[in-house]
Amino acid sequence: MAVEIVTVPDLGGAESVDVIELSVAPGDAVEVEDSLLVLESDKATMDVPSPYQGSLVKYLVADGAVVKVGDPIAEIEVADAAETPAAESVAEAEPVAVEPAVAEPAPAIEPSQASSEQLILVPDIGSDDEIDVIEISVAIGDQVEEGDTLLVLESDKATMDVPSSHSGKVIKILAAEGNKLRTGAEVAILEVTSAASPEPVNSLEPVNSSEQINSPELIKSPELVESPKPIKSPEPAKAPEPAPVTAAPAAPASQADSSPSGSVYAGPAVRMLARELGVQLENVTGTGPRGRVQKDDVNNYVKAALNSAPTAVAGAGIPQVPAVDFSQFGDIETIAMSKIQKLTAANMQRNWLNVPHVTQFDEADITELESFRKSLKDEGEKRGIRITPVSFLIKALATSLQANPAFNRSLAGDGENYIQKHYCHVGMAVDTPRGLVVPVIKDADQKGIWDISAEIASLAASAREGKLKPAQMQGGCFTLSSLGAIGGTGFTPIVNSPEVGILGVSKSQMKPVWNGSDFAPRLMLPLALSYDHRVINGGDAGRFMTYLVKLLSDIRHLAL
Ligand code: CAO
Repeated sequence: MAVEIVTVPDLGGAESVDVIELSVAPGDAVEVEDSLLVLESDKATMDVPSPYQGSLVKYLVADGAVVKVGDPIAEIEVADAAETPAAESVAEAEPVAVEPAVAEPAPAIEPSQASSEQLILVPDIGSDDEIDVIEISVAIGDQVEEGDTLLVLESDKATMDVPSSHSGKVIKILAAEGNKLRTGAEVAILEVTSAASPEPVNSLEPVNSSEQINSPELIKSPELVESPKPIKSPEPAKAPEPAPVTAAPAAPASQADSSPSGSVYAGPAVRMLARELGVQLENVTGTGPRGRVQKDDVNNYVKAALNSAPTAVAGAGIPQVPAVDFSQFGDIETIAMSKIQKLTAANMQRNWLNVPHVTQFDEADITELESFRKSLKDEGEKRGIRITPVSFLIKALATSLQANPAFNRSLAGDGENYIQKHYCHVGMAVDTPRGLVVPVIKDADQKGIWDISAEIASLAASAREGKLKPAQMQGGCFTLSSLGAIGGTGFTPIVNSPEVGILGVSKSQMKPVWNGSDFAPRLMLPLALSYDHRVINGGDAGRFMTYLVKLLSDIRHLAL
């Protein structure tokens, strides 16, 4: 056992910097390159990674202290120096001189991990047109997850997020706001870390393969890979916001939360934006890795404040739910929401607040439907298609929409006209690990049960794999939300505006139903129809529901 002192590494020219976060608690185990603390100059923030594996004995500086190169900052108890060769090689490394032109820190590679560069392209956007880039959503150095938005495109018809097809660190952004991009255009280069690689920590070989990228100039130069220097500070004029300089695994959020400092984790660009907008960063919830506050978080905070301000002045505002420090009650963890979860939250709140909802309930007798469905099982196996009650529900909804056109409308933007749709596309809520998505079965009225069943299976699979294209989620007239396979006796779904109706379906149950002379066992399907009362009145809803129940109870009507 030996106690090693960690000192402030080369700061790339900065004379002294502030300690803004102590990242681990005394007694905690640390791996080589785990972030020990965060330093901030007036130009950049930088993590100080641990050169040792061991446990933190204590910090030798306090949050808020001003430190300079070589100052002792922490003591780490190291189990056996011979067991941590990587730590030694990192600790003994000479600082590399900072090149004035370098705008980002030299990536270091984790022990037993190797990284490769991954070129991210604009996916199929459903047309060959060039579309304007209206927002770059990430900065160099950001850690992104697969599915996170890299940039936003806007045509005259729609805006669409371009998601990352991989998880990794953004090392190059190949587009700028105002550019025009089309399907297949280059968006960014990510450094993607692979845990399975046998590459040693200080390999002088480039760890990426040219097969993994399309362009030879994207191959990472050996000197970037070999640099063992813990921190390479950005050149002040060029550095927008250097992120943590290593590829070390993110500290568990609970660890970040339990930071003795409680400081806000944000880069200088974000801090500057917050200062310009007069935002107290302490009040902003960070959605980046380890709760890092990002520009979007600040912008969203301002938008929310602006939206609530006028009504608050008028006295009709929605009271804010106060922010609570839950850590005072026990151990907690902050979990970043996926992009889909954030969008769903925003959409649900928007729809809940804007749409005057009414929900009507009924039950359909699906005894015959189920026996017919089961009779199709053998044929389904031959065709490789599984028919569930959802297939009949989609078909019955399409037929009901045609018979009840008030439900196939949207309210025009001026609030003074209806838009009547003469097509019939039915959306289907799909529960995925990334969140709720609603792919759309187009022209469901013109399709048979086999085709609808095949499409349900294929859309649900794409949704769960995160492979739905924007076009597959657009154009819905009405939504079906089926929790039948999960359970429950009923729920009140929220209208997916600008649609005006949504059907919530729960699990069918055998019930004794009075047939005029006896109680007969019947399979009853609970239905809940929520609608926008600005467009649909109770009579419309009653007729729609009665029609739907009739179709499901006697599916011969579907053939008429
Ligand atoms: N009552 C009883 N059983 C039902 C049922 C119902 N209403 N609906 C489906 N089932 C049965 C199916 O018949 C199937 O059983 P069998 O294989 O024995 O026939 C089983 O449940 C599993 O069905 P499934 O989930 O694989 O397929 P599905 O076609 O019923 O549903 C989909 C597809 C995509 C709608 C569903 O998987 C899903 O994601 N549902 C969740 C939707 C959701 O989250 N809604 C809430 C949105 S608001 O928060």
